[in-house]
Amino acid sequence: MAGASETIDADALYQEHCASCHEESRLGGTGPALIPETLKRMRGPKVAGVILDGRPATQMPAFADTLSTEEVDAIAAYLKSPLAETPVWGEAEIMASRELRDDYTPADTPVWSSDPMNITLAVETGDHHVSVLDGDTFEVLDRFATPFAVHGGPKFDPTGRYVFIMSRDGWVQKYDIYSLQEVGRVRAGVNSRNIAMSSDGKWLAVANYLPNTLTILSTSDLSVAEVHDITGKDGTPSRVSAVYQAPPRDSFVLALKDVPEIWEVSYAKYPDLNLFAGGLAHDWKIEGPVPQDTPFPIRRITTPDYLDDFFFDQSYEYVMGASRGGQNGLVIDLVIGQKTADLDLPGMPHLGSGITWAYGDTTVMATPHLKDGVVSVIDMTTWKTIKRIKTEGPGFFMRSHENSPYVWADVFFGPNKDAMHVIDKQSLEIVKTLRPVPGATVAHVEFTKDGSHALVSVWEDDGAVLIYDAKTLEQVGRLPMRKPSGKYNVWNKITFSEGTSH
Ligand code: DHE
Repeated sequence: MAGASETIDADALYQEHCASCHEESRLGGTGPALIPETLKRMRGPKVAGVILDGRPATQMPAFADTLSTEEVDAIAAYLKSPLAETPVWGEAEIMASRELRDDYTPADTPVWSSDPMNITLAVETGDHHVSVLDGDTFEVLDRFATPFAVHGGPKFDPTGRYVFIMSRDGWVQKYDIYSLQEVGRVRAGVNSRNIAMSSDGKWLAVANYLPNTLTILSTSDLSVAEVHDITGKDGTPSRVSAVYQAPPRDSFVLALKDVPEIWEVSYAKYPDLNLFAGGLAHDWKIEGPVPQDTPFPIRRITTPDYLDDFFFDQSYEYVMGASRGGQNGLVIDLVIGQKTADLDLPGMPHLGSGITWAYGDTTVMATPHLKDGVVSVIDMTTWKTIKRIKTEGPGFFMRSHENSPYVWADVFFGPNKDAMHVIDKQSLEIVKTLRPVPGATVAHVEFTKDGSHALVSVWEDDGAVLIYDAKTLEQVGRLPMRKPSGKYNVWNKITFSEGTSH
């Protein structure tokens, strides 16, 4: 016998009640996209719950008085079903989405008197805002609205004046820190992973899941420079796992989710072929449909396994990747385009959150694991795991600073999610476990420019950014915030501080 929800026309209900904000296509309008790629992180009754009760701090109303429980369940199931066709989101659609603010007035010098290199942004996911902080006084200079559901680190241009922020729905927002104003926004993909800034500040690469593309935007006006279709050597289309910039190589490096390949996209108009041992004859390849004079030629490297997450050494020659198989990680040498080592990294290391520091006469890299209560420390000369530091639960983020003897590592999952470990960089022992708000999730750390203070998120709706003296490990301040997630210091980011993920 068919259940009640099977006799309900969910599409008709959607068109009647939801389409005016989320669009007939479900790709989002004033409200976010309602497609599985966006919603899959809202498991179980959560989608239905939002329809019933609405979403605080947004325009999403409650439908509890309008729709029956069965109708709500039917709509929730409908929203989790894949779109019948992959949406077309090419240059024309991206450009049509671009909104440049006509009230934006550039300021040649900052409209504030703080140290421009010590500005820190705090992303507040509770109500989709970013707070702009003076890193010396911790005064909030501005608080501006972002697109819905920002994910990944915002990327600063090399001068630290502009910042680019991406949402999971593929919106890229440009904000001028000097004038404290939004410059504009553009939807570079329908569902996106993260963004990377070129070292010359001219280009922003946007890694997309939907469609299977890499969008390259001009940072000056958010116009489309190119949209690369992502297709493996055997013709299989692929999502992009993540894209990062490799500054000394003038390239973006991306791992593909659905084919075992790494791509290197050069943004040097005439790449120095000596840098790439194989040169054009080996593996530089101009993609078929793009013009031959593309400034963004692509080099493809076949990898022994799929890579979901990866990390560079400080020279950007080596890529450390987490294998999909979960047994081992691997190291790819970008110069020769081949695997050169295996990594002993079982489980799910979150390499994107990795950091490095000097240890004895070598450099080590440390990464949290998303499934185990452990931080792995790897010698980057021998590629051996030299220690597994046992923590109180799986963590998400790590941070340090050149001027700090400590690494801060959170516990993000499980009963101890209120713990923040402080690890000595030389003894590799936990020296203190902070529990500033028992029971509340405490996660993600960012340092001030000089490393004297560490900012910690109380990742709750009625949350806060806590300010710690990074030497004494005592709390010295508290800034109330709405579910703060990542914090990003201009100096630490634009200088690629070894204590931050890139
Ligand atoms: Fe993230 C960064 C992938 C879930 C908050 N996350 C990143 C990056 C990647 C990534 C590849 C680096 C991008 C960059 O900064 O350029 N994240 C993934 C996943 O694959 C995963 C596990 C599943 C998914 O839903 O996509 C995932 N991430 C989350 C969350 O659930 C978090 C905790 C909450 C949220 O906002 O979605 C989350 N991720 C973050 C944050 C950063 C991030 C705050 C930036 C950290 C930084 O310090 O740079």
